[in-house]
Amino acid sequence: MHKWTVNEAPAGLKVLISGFQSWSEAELHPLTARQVAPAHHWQVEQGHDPGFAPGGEAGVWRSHTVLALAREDGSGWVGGALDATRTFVQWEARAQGDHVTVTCRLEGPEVGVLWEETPDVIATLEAHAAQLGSAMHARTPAPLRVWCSWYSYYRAVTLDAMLDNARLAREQGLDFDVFQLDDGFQADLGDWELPSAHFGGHARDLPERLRALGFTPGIWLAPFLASPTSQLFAQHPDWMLRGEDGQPLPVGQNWGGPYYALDTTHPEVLAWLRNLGATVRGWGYTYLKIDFLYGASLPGVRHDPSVGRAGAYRMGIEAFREGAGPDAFILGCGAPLAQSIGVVDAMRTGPDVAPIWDEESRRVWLGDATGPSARNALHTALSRWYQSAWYQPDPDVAICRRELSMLSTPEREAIAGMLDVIGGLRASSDPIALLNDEGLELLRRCLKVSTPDRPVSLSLRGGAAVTHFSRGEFNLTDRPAPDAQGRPLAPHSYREAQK
Ligand code: 9PG
Repeated sequence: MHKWTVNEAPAGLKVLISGFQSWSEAELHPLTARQVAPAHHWQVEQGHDPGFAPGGEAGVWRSHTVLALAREDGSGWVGGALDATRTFVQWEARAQGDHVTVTCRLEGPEVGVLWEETPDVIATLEAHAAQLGSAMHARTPAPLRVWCSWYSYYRAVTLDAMLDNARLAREQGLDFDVFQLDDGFQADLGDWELPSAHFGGHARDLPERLRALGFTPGIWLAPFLASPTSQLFAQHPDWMLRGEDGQPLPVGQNWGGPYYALDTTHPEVLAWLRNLGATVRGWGYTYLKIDFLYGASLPGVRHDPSVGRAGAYRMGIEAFREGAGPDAFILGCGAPLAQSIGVVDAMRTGPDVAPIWDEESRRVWLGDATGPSARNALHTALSRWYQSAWYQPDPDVAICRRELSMLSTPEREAIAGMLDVIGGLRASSDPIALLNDEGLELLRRCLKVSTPDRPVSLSLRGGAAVTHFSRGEFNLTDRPAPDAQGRPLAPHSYREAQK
């Protein structure tokens, strides 16, 4: 373990952290504030690293791979890592009276760690991120523009809904590259080759018809998961990641009950994953969204106990990549972040956007900001701007429709602003038929690819996140807040900087 003492009064410092996986909070706070810890264990499994979870103590902040402490003038300290392929790099900053103790624990093979004082935290964090990205041979292909079925159809998606939207997108001349089928086509988690009763066909029936409309076919999989009701689990109970009690380990609660993860140190699992990647390629899909990847990385008992959990995770994604081929476009989701660099092309860098701004019941009362909401997505994806050096960031979908949504016009514009400053993937899930002229106009704007913007300051005016960018400023709070010029910025809004 590495340890440093920062001889500086904690009250004058802010802390910038990044959580374990796509959905875990990345945020900016006064160092003396309290990092929120979720109320239920399943929230820790599904949104955090149970091996290094937020502790809930005031003045103690845990972060993965990177950590920054900033003074009011933008100077401060930045921690980083030189490699994260098979290693979890776990940072903790602890306010202690008149100083701060910073520790960095490595779980996995030894790697180089950086801790640097700097006059410019923003630039140094970007430099550390870029160094890690190039050391791990980051893949950063051109960002794609994706229509995804999830945020309108959810699990009720049908083959016809996919084709209807693809046809309408073509008629409207919308610039999507990819049409991506999400969760709902499959019979069960793990049984990817069996169709669900409602889907109205088989996933392999779709690619040719999407291609005929001029779109790249995309599909969602949770390749590391198995439901207790699946044929996969019935046939291969010995392939599951286990707890100390020898029983398959529940790794979350998302589908109305617990589900298990595959043990990616098991040679038969790796062969199965290669085959799954090759199978969906064989169906004609070249854009692959692989989700709930954190499952393979949780603490547990593995077939090969000599492999650490970051290493086990890496073996799993590498096997899937081998099967899918080097030219498949892979989007990671619900995934340990830095450990995916060089394997994935793109990565979800925040929780799901939802057609609501906030869900206080889960965020405030259950201490969990990893759940779907526009607010949560903006907070985390904006606070990870520097990760565009690791993969194409996917800050999740724009929501341009007014129907089936409770978002206001400023809230929809705030999501559009986030897509512009992050400069990664573009996605939408709106049923095209629901879009009026105004919605179509907003969607066309959201599909315009941009280069990543840079923050100007680490001001907390706009909320506990990175909100002040050169192209504009966000107010993610529930009250009007002054912008950099002192003009009031409405709650839940974005304003472009004056040119
Ligand atoms: C499909 C979805 C979509 C979506 C993914 C993922 O913590 N949660 O409650 C939680 C809910 C949904 C969720 C992730 C976390 O969504 O991000 O794009 O593919 O799975 O089931």
